[in-house]
Amino acid sequence: MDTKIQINSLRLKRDFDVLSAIGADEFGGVDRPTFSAAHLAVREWFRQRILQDGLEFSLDGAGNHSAILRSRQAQAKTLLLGSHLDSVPHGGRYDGALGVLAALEVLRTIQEANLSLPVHLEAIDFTDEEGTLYGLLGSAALAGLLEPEALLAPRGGRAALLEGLQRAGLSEEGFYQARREPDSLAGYLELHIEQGPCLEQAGVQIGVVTTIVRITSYRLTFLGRADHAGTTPMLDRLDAAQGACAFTLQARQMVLERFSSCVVNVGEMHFSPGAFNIVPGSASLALEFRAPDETTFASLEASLMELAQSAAENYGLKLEREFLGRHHPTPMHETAQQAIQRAAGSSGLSWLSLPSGAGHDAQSLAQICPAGMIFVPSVEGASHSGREYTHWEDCVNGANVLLQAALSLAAV
Ligand code: HGY
Ligand code: MN
Ligand code: MN
Repeated sequence: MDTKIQINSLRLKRDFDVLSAIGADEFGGVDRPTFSAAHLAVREWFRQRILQDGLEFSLDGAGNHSAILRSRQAQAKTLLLGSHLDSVPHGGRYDGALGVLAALEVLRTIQEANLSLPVHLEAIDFTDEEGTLYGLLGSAALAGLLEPEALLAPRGGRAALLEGLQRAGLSEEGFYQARREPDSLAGYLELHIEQGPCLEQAGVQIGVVTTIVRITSYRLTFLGRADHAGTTPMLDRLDAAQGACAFTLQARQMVLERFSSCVVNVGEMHFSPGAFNIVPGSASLALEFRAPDETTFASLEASLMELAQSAAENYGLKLEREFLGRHHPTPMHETAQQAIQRAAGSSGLSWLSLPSGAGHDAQSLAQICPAGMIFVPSVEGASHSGREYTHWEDCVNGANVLLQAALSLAAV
């Protein structure tokens, strides 16, 4: 493992600053939901950057696009390094972007050093990691995990998916042609901000991810009766808002009391018809919950569904449940974890092993090849908002650990 070689931090910072300006919002972050104008702009920037860097550009049917630095051995396997350039609405500058830019910088550094590796190196940006449309969409397609009916009821809605594909010049069929042969891959490494407080609180520079949580999404709709808000007696109302809000409060309390290793979130709620003077006839909410393992998950899912049903019945409402997708809890590969540990150690950086409460494309890749993730500290654990911040020194440390871990895995 060549510990002399280091990434060019000025070049990485140049790219990061350019990227942070594309889709910058008024909150200090970026607003680049999948296939929005800002996201299409940042995708085009990435393509141009790859060509200007003299690297091979590749685009697959799922819209995943990459820089490739080929081995001199034509039959070599590919070591993938990457993350995602899409963001949540009004997200942060580092989530995903740091991983893609660091991956590109690793390829440039190795190209400049004229190192001859026994693997092709590929810096990849995965489509729709954040789930504006589906969630881990591009990496699931590449890993061959997309079920035939997967795109019929995506969590962002079918119409939004089709409109997004059209804007990006992609087709549904393309997603099912993006699958990579597992045998063609040597492994996958992803640098990412932690998006939580653990590394900062421990005063540690590098996180070695052990497992990634299971994530499941539902849309729950509480059905009551629209009525006049002034003349309908309070006790005669079938007020859908009451059921939805009661469930939201009780779900949080239940997780705090009975599922300490899990999280639950209601990220969106809509009342309809939706006016000051109409008792809501229906209330729909976006429910997401996460658990570290399948057993805990099964108990959490059953308890949440029971809670929703009882909240509906308490207010005389009906309940409709729409399952909108799941991502499996995923252990990171031992070989990848050890390569990251060695890379951090040989760079004189402190590290600790920790699970990821956030979902990542590594969950998809881990189903078909040895996958590993490197975390760098998030200041105050903030993410998915303009408050998201990681000290630049930590970003450079993470990129150098990605470089060294890639060299180490390439030699395996
Ligand atoms: O939502 C997540 O956990 C990730 O940021 N996509
Ligand atoms: Mn991310
Ligand atoms: Mn995210």
